[in-house]
Amino acid sequence: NSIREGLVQLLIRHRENFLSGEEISQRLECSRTAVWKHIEELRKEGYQIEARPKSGYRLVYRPDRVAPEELQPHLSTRSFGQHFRYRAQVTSTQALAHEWAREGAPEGAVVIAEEQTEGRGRMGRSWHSPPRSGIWMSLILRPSLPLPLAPQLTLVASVALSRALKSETGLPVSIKWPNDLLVHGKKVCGILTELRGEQDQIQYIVLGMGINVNVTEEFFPKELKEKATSLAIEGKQTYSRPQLICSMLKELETWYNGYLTHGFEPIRILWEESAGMLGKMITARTPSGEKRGIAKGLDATGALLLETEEGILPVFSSYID
Ligand code: BTX
Repeated sequence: NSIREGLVQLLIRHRENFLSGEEISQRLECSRTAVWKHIEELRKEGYQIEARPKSGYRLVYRPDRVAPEELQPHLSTRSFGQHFRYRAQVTSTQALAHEWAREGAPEGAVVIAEEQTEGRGRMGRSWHSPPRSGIWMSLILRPSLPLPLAPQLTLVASVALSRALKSETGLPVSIKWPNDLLVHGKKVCGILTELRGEQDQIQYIVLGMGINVNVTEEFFPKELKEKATSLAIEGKQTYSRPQLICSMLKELETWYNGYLTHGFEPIRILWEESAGMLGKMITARTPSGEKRGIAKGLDATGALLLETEEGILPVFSSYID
């Protein structure tokens, strides 16, 4: 598709000023209708191209892709992201990752898509994943850990991801227990840990993460506008998704290996430093009813300690949304 590539190159080189359709068609040796058709195609893929009568076209925004060839130059991990499945569109990267894990994908294998049509959250909830503006990614892990420790991996991931997002954007990213990252009180990232176990041992884990990177306000459905935000909305600029992904994978690899070697304690300390909810009153839905209390910190297993009228209670991840 050389017209298209030529067009993109021209628009990039001349992004300071307008290029007329006439000039583009001469340079690319094609008809003006062809130019217009390719401009429309690019727009559908997320390019923002301003068109002005008499002046022509000007490139305003060029979407980045999260394909392996875009990531490789930034990737400095040993195993995370070294095996890669990239798709323009999937139902859910989790579904694809489970399939791949069952076929024997190695630890660190990653599935990324530009768009999910059935992105999922916890407990049957859905995750809104519009095209090319977020990071919709699943990472396969094969830790030799007993099953009951699996929820700790969500906490390892939230520490790693909050560090990556903070260092790449400078935004005040805080952790909301157990699986969300917030900026200014709104959700920018959700983490979903799914596992397959056999006889008390973890067989594999699929760690899903969704990050609203360059999502703009109009792309959030009405019911999400109040509680969701993106890095771009908060930082008032767009961010390179490939660069963010590589930084996320680096932090994940570091803290995951650190956790396997040194245990949960270092993670617990870092987690408490980044948690936005400590000292706040929260409500947990436990099997014995709703408990209200002040979030005090994490215990040695990763349960949230809630100071209630009945004393300090450990709360497990499944009881809070
Ligand atoms: P969760 O169950 O904690 O959160 C889901 C809730 O978050 C939804 O019910 C909705 O209210 C809200 N929500 C939905 N979409 C968004 C969004 N884009 N931004 C902010 N809030 C939203 C959180 O589950 C775990 C989500 C993991 C998503 C990743 S994406 C890659 C991987 N593939 C996949 O299908 N899921 C994971």
